[in-house]
Amino acid sequence: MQWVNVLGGVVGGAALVGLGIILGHFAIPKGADVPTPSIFQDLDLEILESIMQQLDARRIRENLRELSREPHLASSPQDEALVQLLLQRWRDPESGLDSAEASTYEVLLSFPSREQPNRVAVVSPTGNVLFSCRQSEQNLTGEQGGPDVVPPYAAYAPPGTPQGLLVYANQGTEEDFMKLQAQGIKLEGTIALTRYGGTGRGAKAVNAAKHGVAGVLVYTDPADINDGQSSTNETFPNSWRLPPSGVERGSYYEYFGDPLTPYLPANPSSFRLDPDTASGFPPIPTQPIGFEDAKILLCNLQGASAPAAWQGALGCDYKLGPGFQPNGDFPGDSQVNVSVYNRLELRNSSNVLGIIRGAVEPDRYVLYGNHRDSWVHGAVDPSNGTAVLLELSRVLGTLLKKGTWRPRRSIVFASWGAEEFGLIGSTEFTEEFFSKLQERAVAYINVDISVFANATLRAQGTPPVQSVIFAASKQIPAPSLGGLSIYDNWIRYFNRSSPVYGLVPSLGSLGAGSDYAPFIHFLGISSMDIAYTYDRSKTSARIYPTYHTAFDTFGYVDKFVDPGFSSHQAVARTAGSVLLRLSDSLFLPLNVSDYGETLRSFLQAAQQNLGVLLEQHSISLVPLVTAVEKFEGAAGALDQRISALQKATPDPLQVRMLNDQLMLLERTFLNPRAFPEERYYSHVLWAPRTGSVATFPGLANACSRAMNTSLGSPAWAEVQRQLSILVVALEGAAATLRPVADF
Ligand SMILES: *[C@@H]1O[C@H](CO)[C@@H](O)[C@H](O)[C@H]1NC(C)=O
Ligand SMILES: *[C@@H]1O[C@H](CO)[C@@H](O)[C@H](O)[C@H]1NC(C)=O
Ligand SMILES: *[C@@H]1O[C@H](CO)[C@@H](O)[C@H](O)[C@H]1NC(C)=O
Ligand SMILES: *[C@@H]1O[C@H](CO)[C@@H](O)[C@H](O)[C@H]1NC(C)=O
Ligand SMILES: *[C@@H]1O[C@H](CO)[C@@H](O)[C@H](O)[C@H]1NC(C)=O
Ligand SMILES: *[C@@H]1O[C@H](CO)[C@@H](O)[C@H](O)[C@H]1NC(C)=O
Ligand SMILES: *[C@@H]1O[C@H](CO)[C@@H](O)[C@H](O)[C@H]1NC(C)=O
Ligand SMILES: *[C@@H]1O[C@H](CO)[C@@H](O)[C@H](O)[C@H]1NC(C)=O
Ligand SMILES: *[C@H]1O[C@H](CO)[C@@H](O)[C@H](O)[C@H]1NC(C)=O
Ligand SMILES: [Zn+2]
Repeated sequence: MQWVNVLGGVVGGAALVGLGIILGHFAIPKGADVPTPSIFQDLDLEILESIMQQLDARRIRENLRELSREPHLASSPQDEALVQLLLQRWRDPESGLDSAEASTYEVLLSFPSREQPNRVAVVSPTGNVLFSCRQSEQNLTGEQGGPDVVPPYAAYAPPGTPQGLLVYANQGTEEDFMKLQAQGIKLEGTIALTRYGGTGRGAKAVNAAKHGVAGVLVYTDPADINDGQSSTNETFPNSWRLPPSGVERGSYYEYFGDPLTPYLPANPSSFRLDPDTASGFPPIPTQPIGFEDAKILLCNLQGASAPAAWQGALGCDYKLGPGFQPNGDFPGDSQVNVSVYNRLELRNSSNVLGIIRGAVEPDRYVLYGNHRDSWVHGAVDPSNGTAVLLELSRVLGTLLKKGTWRPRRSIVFASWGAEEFGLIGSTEFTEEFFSKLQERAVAYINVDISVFANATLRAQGTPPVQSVIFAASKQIPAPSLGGLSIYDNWIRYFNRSSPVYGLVPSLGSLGAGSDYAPFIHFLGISSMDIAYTYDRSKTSARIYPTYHTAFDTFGYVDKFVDPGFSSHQAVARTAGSVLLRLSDSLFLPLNVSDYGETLRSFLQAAQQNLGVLLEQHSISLVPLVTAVEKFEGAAGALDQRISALQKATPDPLQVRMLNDQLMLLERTFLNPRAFPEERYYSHVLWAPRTGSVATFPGLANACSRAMNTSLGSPAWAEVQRQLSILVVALEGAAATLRPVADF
């Protein structure tokens, strides 16, 4: 998972030649020894149950141990070794899969220099170095050292060696910098110390640069991740909390996909931008540091106290600066020097696909994916997702091998490369196979960090997948809760009151935090992300504490995150059951009426938030209301046709027509011309925004731009255009749900 929110010059030559030959290949192979398929083949609950029983926590644990033994940064030799491991497992005739292949893209990554490590130092007026931040994390358990642990850095931050007075800028949002300016603090030429949270990573540097800041530091405040605990005896390896030297690495690239080939797969022959003209990189040098070092910098600042909301858990009153207090650890006019020597490099990065050919509808694909690369060992992020992926493919393969079962539709297992740098492998895949996937993909299931913690299931997805996740989670017991189902446990942590169903678990919306982003926002494929997470009432953690640090190791998971691996097993079962239901059910278990309910709630929110403003400008929401009603009517009528068909002996062609309507509904919400300035985002119902997801994003955006302009301004014309785009999309969607021959 790259947000919050990834093979190369060093790779063995022989293997790459092999990969080169099959580059760009994604074919459904001929399936072996299939029992004569019935055109009515449907989900078999006995088979499903036996698959659930066979998913083995011990094997997942062994997979994780193997996958996370070495650091495996994207494009590193260890990452390539994992490509080979996956290929070997999936190509082994015993695996039962029909084929496995790797496809390689040549993509632009960013690395710190080995020869010249990035450095953050306090420098006296006479140029003496008074203090230097750590350049690597403390080797606490013997796993954090060595040449393969990439030192903490801000990927894609440009090289540079700015120096200036330090200011504290909270989360580095635009409002934070405005507040500093309002306090009369001169930001020009300063170094801004910011904390993670509140914005995407790259946005901190973008906002800072707008105000003339010369360099940015980013740290994780213990208040945001450790329940405020920062003393070494309260942190890893004594607990699961982040130790003082831990540093969150991450990509500071603002878009996703290979930076040099937007909208084109990064194949050798593809057009590439000149790296100097590529956009979305942080404009100024940026470096992440641990809270141990942040404390020394922050607790020595002078100036006014920061607002209460800006205070954290470092154990001092946070001041704003600029510069250090004269009677602290440093002379008052000491400056901070941020020396960044990151380099952009073209590297080879591979996706690995493992394919099971469908018995009846091989041209319909259910995709199940996770990234493989990690910042360091990545035991949680992403290896535990991959550990689950391997176990699921093993169990399905065993059945195929026995010749007793083959799914109705094709299953594509995917291990994506270079996700951490910006969802690169998955995005290149969607660019290369855009048409094929849009025509044939039923759904995409993402399992990245499968287990953040062991309290509850957490699922995000588009409305049509809600019913299949509910159905799956109702039939699986939650770990160590005396038979309570995953569903009943889930509802205790995340719930909402639905006008249709009453109290149900709440499904989150899909932002751009992992590889589902290109599938939903760019291709319009119904998608979901499934994980186990923590009890938000017991921890304030923004994410699990050792996220993207050298401390995210097998021992960490085994001891603190999921001892016994039962949560991993629970995720494997839930995601596996969803996969089976989507690939084996005669009628696709995608409920379009659930989209109606969501649209109704979006409409109510729009009426509430924008109604008055629009009325003042004589813009009516009535056409939108009518469009939502038409959608609900068409979805309800489709439900009725499905139940009628389910009662009779179904006509296979009728079933296929209905299933295509269900599969293609999500595509109707794409409009590539709706937001021409937003790369990849063309879903008119939602778009990722800083830390959240905007609904009716075009309309919301246009309204906030038009708000203070006069009637008749181009900004108000844009509001009307966006409203029309929505109305047309909803009416168009409703039309596709009606019987095929109706207009
Ligand atoms: C990527 O692999 C291809 C095929 O082996 C090779 O020609 C190319 O030089 C490699 N690119 C990089 C950046 O290593
Ligand atoms: C980290 O600690 C282990 C065990 O104490 C040691 O073997 C290893 O060499 C250390 N690594 C570094 C880079 O210090
Ligand atoms: C910051 O330190 C680096 C490394 O010592 C040095 O090359 C650079 O000139 C310094 N920056 C400024 C603005 O003095
Ligand atoms: C950690 O150290 C603090 C301060 O020395 C002490 O108050 C606390 O009890 C210690 N916690 C544990 C779990 O030992
Ligand atoms: C719904 O979720 C909240 C936490 O968000 C929880 O406090 C509440 O008990 C849950 N409701 C039920 C009925 O479990
Ligand atoms: C989660 O793990 C902790 C140990 O880290 C354990 O005490 C707790 O009982 C587990 N919870 C569940 C629901 O398994
Ligand atoms: C979809 O959900 C609605 C509302 O619960 C229900 O009436 C309908 O039967 C469901 N459709 C299908 C195909 O199961
Ligand atoms: C519009 O004006 C209001 C009140 O004057 C102000 O609070 C708001 O920030 C302005 N919005 C924009 C987008 O400029
Ligand atoms: C996934 O990683 C998390 C965090 O390291 C760990 O707790 C969990 O057990 C892992 N899950 C699996 C299936 O390995
Ligand atoms: Zn991840």
